[in-house]
Parts: sequence; structure tokens; C-alpha cells
Amino acid sequence: MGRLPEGFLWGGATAANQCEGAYQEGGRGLANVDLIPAGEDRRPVMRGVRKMLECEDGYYYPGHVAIDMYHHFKEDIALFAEMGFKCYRLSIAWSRIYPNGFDEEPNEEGLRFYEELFDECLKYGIEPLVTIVHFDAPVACTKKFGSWKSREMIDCYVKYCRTLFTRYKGKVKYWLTFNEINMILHLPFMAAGILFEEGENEEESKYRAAHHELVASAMATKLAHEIDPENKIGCMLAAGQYYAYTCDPQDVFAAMQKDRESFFFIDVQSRGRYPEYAVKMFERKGYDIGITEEDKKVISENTVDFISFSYYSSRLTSATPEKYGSTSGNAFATLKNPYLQASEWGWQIDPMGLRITMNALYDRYQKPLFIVENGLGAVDTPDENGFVNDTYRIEYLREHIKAMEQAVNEDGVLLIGYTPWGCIDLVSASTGEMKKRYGFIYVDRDNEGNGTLKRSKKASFEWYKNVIASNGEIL
Ligand code: BGP
Repeated sequence: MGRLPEGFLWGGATAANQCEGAYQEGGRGLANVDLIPAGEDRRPVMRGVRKMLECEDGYYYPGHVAIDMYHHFKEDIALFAEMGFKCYRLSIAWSRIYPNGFDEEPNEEGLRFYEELFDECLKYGIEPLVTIVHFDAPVACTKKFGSWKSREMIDCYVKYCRTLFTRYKGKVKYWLTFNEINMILHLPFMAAGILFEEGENEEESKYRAAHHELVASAMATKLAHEIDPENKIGCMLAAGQYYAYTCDPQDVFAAMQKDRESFFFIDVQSRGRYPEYAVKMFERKGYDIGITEEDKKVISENTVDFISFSYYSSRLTSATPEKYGSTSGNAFATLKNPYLQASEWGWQIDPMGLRITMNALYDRYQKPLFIVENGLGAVDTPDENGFVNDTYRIEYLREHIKAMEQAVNEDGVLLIGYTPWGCIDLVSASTGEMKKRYGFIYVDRDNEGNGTLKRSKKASFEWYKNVIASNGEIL
């Protein structure tokens, strides 16, 4: 039975900084993600242009408590198990393990926390899928050497990875080195803890920092395979194919270039070398991003085992974008597509775009894919009994799952699993709101931090449970 291969990893995804809270408990150090406030300064802080290296008075930081999963994880995992999850994607907060990033010894309390969490998953037969870095970086590293702008960060990251791979050997098999690695070009403080000085060439600095991440990712891949040959390492892209606004060849080329801005990262991580178009771009712009012969070697010898990605929407561009209207969409500028509806936050809804994106990635890399984020951020209004009848979310997911199944069954794309984003309501990365909800499970907490944190099942909970039980047959 089912529309997908046996063993398909159905599940859901979260990230530490958006759900755990307890930001000062268990010996955890301060991270960039703790310093991103709600409100109008959020975006300038995420972009690294408004420097915030301490918590400042007068700001609300939604990640400090989030949905307090740190203290609720047993209850939450039990609910995931009830839905029949085969897999749970979560991230480890780096500063729980190495509070400053460069500490000699790891923090045992942090290690124990995740060990208990993994054991809880394994108790229900849920396979953990672990993001090693989901945007977070210890602030002490930003202060000491500029975070990923410095090569020193590579050593800190590799040490952190060695600790994880050793400690969780036999419990965790699937790892992602960096969440949405291409986000560093768009929101560099949030994605990598980096800041800019007056007059600095920001783009060059971002590519240098990206190079350090790419080397670190290859070194982690090597280490993971050495420590346990069972380990499977994935890269992770904020994906969504760019369409050309018209069939004018100039527009088509503009769309190709936009896609390359993102493919660049996966080209390095999966093909094991810097693509020609990037080498030429660096030459043309006179950028020196410091690639050594040794870097090239480690990158070429340690490519990823699978390609994971988030997909919320397709994107649209043109050679003359100023002629058309734009809309928001996961930090990526995109034009308004007249054929598509959009969410309440302006993210355009395009299930067919998922099929197109899957085909583009599979054609390009010929490695198994893993959809590790997808979903609809929407306002949920509980009825008088506290129940959320989220038919709009079911509709969104149903259409995307159909497109995903077509990519697998009709186009022959190899797909390992599907973990929709925010399977339990959590803090929105782009806006800091609780109001932008993705979950099958409702959490009683609002934008200002009021609420009991009580968990309750939405209509989509039962629906998704049936999807999983029928392996994608009953939608
Ligand atoms: C991705 C991130 C997630 C997540 C998601 C939804 O970019 O990997 O952390 O938050 O987008 O975005 P938002 O929370 O802004 O709706």
C-alpha cells in the first residue's frame, strides 16, 4: 500500500532556536539567534547592519522562551509518535554543547539533554535527522574573531562535530551540516553570526565566510564517515526554482543566474568543486575569498550523500524586475506571479513548483533528495473549545504531497523523506511572530509571550496521521 517506497521517512521539522527556549539554562552560552528581537529592528539585526551583541533593554526576544520545548520535549515527541512520525528533524544548539564555541571541553549538561531527546525518539522508532547548525553561532566567536568571517571558526565547528558524531554514534545516522546554507548571502547575522564594518565589501566578506562553511562542511563529512560509515550527510538548500517573467531570453538568463546564486553552494558540496560561473564571477569582481589547494582537496574528496532542501514557494525574476510588482518569500526577493495565490505573509503557493524544483535538483546532482521543510505559515483561530480547524493547511500540504508523489512516481526522482516545517507551532524565523503558525499541534502562546504553552491537536493532526499510515495514499 502507499504511493511512496517502503521506509519513506515521514515526519516533521523544528529548529532549536525557534522552539527550545531555556536560553540560559543547562550551561548554554549566548548565540546570535538569542539577539534577534521581534519588531522593526529584526530585519536590520538579521542582516548584520544593526549590531546587537547583547540583549538590549526595550526589546522582546521571542526565542528566549519560544515554546519551551526544552522542558516539554517528552510530551511533544509523544504527540509526534501518535501521528506516526518515522523521522523527526531537529537541530542542536551549538552553544549548549560549546557555550563559547572555542571552549576546550564540551558542556556535559548540553550533551545529556540531546541524548535524552534522541532516546525518547528512538523509544518510538523515530529516526532523528539532526541539523548541526540551524542558523546559530556562539556570540563569543563573533566577538573574538568575527564568526565565519575567520578560518578559526572552521576548527570550532569541526571540534563540535567530532563531539556530536562520537557521542551520538549509533543513535543518529542522518546529519545536515548547515541549514539553508545559501541564507548567508541574504541574512548574514542570523545565518552565520557575521557583522560588517563601514566601507567593507559585504558581498566579498559573505563569500569568504561561505567558503569557510563549505570547507567546514566537507571536513565534517569526512569525519562523520570515518567515525561511523553508517552516517549519511546532507547539505541543505533554501530551494525554490526561479521562473523567468517572460520568454525574452534576457529574462530566461536572469532566472538562470538567480538559481545559480543558490546552486553555487550545493555545486560545491555535492560536485566537490567551485563551479566555473562562480570562479569567473570572483575574478570579474576582483574577490579574493582565500581558497587554498588544501581546501580544494578536502572539498573534492568529501561530497555529501544526499541533498536536502526547504521548499515554500517558487520564485520569479526578470532582467528588468523594476517593471513588475514584488512580494515577500523566505528572504528571497521575488516578483509577483499572476498565476499564483499567496499566503497571508505574501509567500506564493505553488505545488507544481515543488515538482519542478525536485526535478531540477535531481537532474543536476543525481543524489537522493530529502524535503526537510515545507508548509503554510497561517493565522490559526481556535474555536470556543480551543480547536483549530486548519483546512487551509491541509489543502496546502495535500497539493504539495501530490506534486512530490508525482515527482517520485512519474519522473523517477529518488526521495528519502518529507519533514514539513514547524510540525508543532514555533517562533517564525523571518518575523519573530508566534502568530505565523505551521503546526499540526497548536501551542497556546502569542506574539507578546502570553499564554499557557498548552499543546493541542489541530484538524491537520488526524489528517497527517492518516497520510503517514497510508504511506501517502490517503490525502
Ligand atoms: C526557513 C528556516 C526555518 C523556518 C522557515 C519558515 O527559512 O529554515 O527556520 O522558520 O523558513 O520561515 P518563517 O518562520 O519565517 O515563516
